[in-house]
Amino acid sequence: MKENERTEIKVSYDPSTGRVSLPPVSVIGLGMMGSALAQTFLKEGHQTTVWNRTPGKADALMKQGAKIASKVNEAIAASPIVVICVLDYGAVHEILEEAGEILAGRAIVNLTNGTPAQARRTAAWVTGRGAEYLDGGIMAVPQMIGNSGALVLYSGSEKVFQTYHPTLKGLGALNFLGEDPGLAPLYDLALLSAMYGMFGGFFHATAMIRSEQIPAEAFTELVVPWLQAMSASLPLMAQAVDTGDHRTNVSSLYINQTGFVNFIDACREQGISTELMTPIQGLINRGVAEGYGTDGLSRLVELIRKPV
Ligand code: FVH
Repeated sequence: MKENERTEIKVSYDPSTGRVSLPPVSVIGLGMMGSALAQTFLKEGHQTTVWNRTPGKADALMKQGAKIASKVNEAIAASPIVVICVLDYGAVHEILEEAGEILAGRAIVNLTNGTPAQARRTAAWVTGRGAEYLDGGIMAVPQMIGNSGALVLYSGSEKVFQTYHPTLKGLGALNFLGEDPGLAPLYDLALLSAMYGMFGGFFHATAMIRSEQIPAEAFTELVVPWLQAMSASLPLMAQAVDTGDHRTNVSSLYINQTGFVNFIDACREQGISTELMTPIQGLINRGVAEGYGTDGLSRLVELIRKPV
């Protein structure tokens, strides 16, 4: 295919055979995630063209049937849908700026991790060059791609999402969040915050247990069901946030403030760091100082939204 040739290939369904014809896909970026994406498209039966800045990473994919583009423009020209998954948005722009006019008429699906503002700026830049833009947040590790456990969040062009739904669903479960391209990265980073909070809690708890040489693995028998039980309270807390009614009959900020003093003292006694816990203590103390001592922990959401 010539570089300046526009492709208008759409996924088509043949009702007589019940089969969907799959469009060619190009994958830009063959790191751990990009390689998993390309491999999945190949397995799904797409003609897959790949490009990576550093040559050599495509060798295994070539053996599985991928076409290797020697230049980024060649990869973009090969398919109506171009999936980009590189380190960051700086790299995305370096790549797209090199592409120039060849972008017009194509669907650019950017699965690179970034911020809502970066996604919105990139969408404006891409659509300004006559292409369509769909942003995506991958909620999975590479080994999960192509399995039902993987989730990819999308936002931006609904037309691209609908047109290429049969292609994108090969990567895992999918969720279209709206036409604002910033939504996918917003949800992505919010979910990652929840994950890091949970991991942080587990790391701290495990350090406490290990201060007495108790095996960490044995402790998971208690901590896993504990976290599962506690996660059941999240919908109620969310309701308090949505209604603005943070009154509680469970546990007030006053009680948590007292509990936290014991908690921090115990860490010091056991000789472990309080680095992960003092920020939470700081928020609770601020809530009490601002007059919300009788509110529940859900009040902390409002405090986080109004940084001092
Ligand atoms: N791996 C994971 O578990 C997470 C899961 C959630 C989503 N993330 C995001 O996916 C993006 C790519 O991550 P990755 O794991 O594939 O990362 P690497 O294996 O380190 O590969 C990075 C690729 O980016 C290319 N690259 C870097 N800078 C440039 C540039 N200036 N121009 C062109 N390409 C560039 C790099 O190329 P090379 O170093 O091989 O030449 C790799 O292909 C990322 O946003 C995660 O947050 C993954």
